[in-house]
Amino acid sequence: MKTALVLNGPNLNLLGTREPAVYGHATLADVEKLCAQACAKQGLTLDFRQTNHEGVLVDWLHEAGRAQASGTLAGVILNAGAYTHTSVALHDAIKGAGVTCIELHISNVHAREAFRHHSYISPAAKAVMAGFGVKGYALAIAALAEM
Ligand code: CA2
Repeated sequence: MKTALVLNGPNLNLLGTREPAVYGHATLADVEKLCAQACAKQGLTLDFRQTNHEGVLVDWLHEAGRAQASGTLAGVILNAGAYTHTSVALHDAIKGAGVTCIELHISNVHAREAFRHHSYISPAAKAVMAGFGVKGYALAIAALAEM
């Protein structure tokens, strides 16, 4: 059974505590449960992580590249949070690791502030999803299983 690695970046640990109009009421623990159910449905194992540190995301993407090359990983679903809009390092890590990456955002970043319209992740990602709320995580897992 292959693994789906779901990586969450900065401040996503605050999910469900503030800004419900933008991100909804679900907590990150709720999102993990939703992902576990989606993975079970797709015959995937879930590895779900969150960090507030850019370099940790870089290390996890490298680890993911090795796991995918060895045949144990289906790919990565990456919500890089605000690093989406700032991080050349994450762009390079996805490309350098050669890992299949679905970029995911809970909110529709294109309907928000202009600084959220540019993503350094998108050109390195296989696909991009935004605006489906936390249900987007389940949709992305189904998509990963199809790939
Ligand atoms: O829509 C998304 O998933 C984002 O990746 C979320 C990031 C934001 O910087 C991106 O532009 C879009 C922010 C995550 C922070 O989430 C919070 C949740 C509740 C309270 C405060 C922050």
